[in-house]
Amino acid sequence: MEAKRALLIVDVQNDFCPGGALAVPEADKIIPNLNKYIKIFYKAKLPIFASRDWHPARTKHFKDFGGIWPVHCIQNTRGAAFHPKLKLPKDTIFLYKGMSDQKDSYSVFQAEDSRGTEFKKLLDLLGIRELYIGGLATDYCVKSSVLDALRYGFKVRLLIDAIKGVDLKPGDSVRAIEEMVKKGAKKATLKILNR
Ligand code: VGL
Ligand code: ZN
Repeated sequence: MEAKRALLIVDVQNDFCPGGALAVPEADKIIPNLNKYIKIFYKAKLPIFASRDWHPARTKHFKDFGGIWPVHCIQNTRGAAFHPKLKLPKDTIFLYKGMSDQKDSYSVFQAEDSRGTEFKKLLDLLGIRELYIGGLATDYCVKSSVLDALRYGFKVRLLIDAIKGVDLKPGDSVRAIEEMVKKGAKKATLKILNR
């Protein structure tokens, strides 16, 4: 039997899109493809998870308090909301991460749902063994989540037509993809899935 699959959409929020506080170049360009993946998983009645970077106003994650990032994705602000073009079905499982005022938490494996249940626990309860992962940003939260998933023994499909990176240093995203693939992630695209 095929492993039970789920879709994970990472941090497709206003602040990471053009016009936002920590805009990832061309981030909004992946949204039409993400919507197609959502449709595929929705039709197959497979779970869809969507994470949000969800920071308090003061955290060591931000430049002002010792970190490397401009202020972004503050809880309950417009910047932290999902991009309005992302079409999430109403039974999407929402995940929140980055609530610590002490540390960066890039991985969705450090996220929890609205009741405080950890992502890993939710996956185990649902019997998920394989994750299809897309979203933002390739070189931070996507990479960190993919590597954690592999470490925990999940199969990972990296949706390379539905990710974009920050590239603080040029080439960061390319190197991130190489590392994820080297550690066991398999690339997927809509073309491959629809074949
Ligand atoms: C992220 C930088 C800072 C991400 C979050 O979601 O990839 N990147 N906070
Ligand atoms: Zn953040």
